[in-house]
Amino acid sequence: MDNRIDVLREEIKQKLSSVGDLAELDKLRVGYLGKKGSITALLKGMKDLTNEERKTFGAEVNKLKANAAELIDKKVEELNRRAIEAEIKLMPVFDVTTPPELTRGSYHPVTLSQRQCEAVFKSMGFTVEDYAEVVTDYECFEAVNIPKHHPARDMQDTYYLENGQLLKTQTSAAQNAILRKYGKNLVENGVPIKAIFPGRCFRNEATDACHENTFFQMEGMMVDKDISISNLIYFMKTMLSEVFRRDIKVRLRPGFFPFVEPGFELDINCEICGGEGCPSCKHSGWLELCPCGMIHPNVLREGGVDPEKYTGFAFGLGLTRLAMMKYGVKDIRDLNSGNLKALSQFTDDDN
Ligand code: FA5
Repeated sequence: MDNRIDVLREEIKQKLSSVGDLAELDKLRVGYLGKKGSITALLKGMKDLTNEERKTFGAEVNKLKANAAELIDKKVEELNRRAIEAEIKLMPVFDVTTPPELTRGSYHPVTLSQRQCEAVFKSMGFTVEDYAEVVTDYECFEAVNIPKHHPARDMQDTYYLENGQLLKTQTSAAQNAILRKYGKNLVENGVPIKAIFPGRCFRNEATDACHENTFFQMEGMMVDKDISISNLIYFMKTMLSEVFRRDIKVRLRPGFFPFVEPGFELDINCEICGGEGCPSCKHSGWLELCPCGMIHPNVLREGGVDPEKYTGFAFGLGLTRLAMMKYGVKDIRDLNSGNLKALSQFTDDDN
């Protein structure tokens, strides 16, 4: 038997043991198994053999070829594994255990205030609704009686998307959807609409100690037969006394919002300076907290509720300002700062 096969087998084994990377290995593969490779040459040379010789020799060469291919594949695996191991060795070591100085996380003061308000209103039979932050011009303005070119829009400039949608300036943007969602139950089954809907609002405005471009409001609505201003005042008083858990001074004064008539501004005595005047209240001693009023007939009608039969109140609580007052945060911008040292010091009264 031709000993060229044994010679090649030994040679391949030897060379493979010293191959250090994939490029070198590929050269080796081409040198033996490629079109001009040594094993391929053996196969090509078989044409000069007799039939009988070709049969036995051919079988041996094919065995060698299969064996060489298998050894090369194994070497590829080995080289890949070694490369990954080397990469892992170079990686920095991460300590995945919790550092001892980190204790439990804490809720943001606005979240705490929102939860407290939600608990109070839920206990009085209100549902809590969620709503989008990106809304249409119709939802934010037209559906709540602020037609295009109405001067009230000047107070609420915002950020517009290229498709005409906008980042909502007020939680009132959900009023129409809430009326539509629960109006049928009111008309058909006499179930009053009682909903609150907290949400993030955006306005393009200069920031100061009590104004942010991104802040939270919590809207509330109640619609039924014979709802009056006294119902509105009752719910406002209950909410504030439950959230603050002490007597706080508030004042109610007339205010204009196109979606309520009559409309009121509900101000809170500044809890930072006690009414003396400071940057947090723009030196007035009072902070606008929760405008409110009786829902305008146009808004009810637009939401599919007959204003001849039903009346209702709505309010738009400044949730971020409430958190400021409740937790004694002097500058509203601290609440958006992401400063954990400052924000993690507040806890829920109930915990
Ligand atoms: C409104 O947004 C009305 N949608 C509220 C409303 C609802 C009135 C239902 C009547 C009936 P106003 O722009 O005043 O109104 O904002 C309401 C409250 O949100 C303010 O009193 C204040 O507490 C808070 N607020 C408004 N702008 C900012 C701001 N830039 N930064 C922080 N809080 C703000």
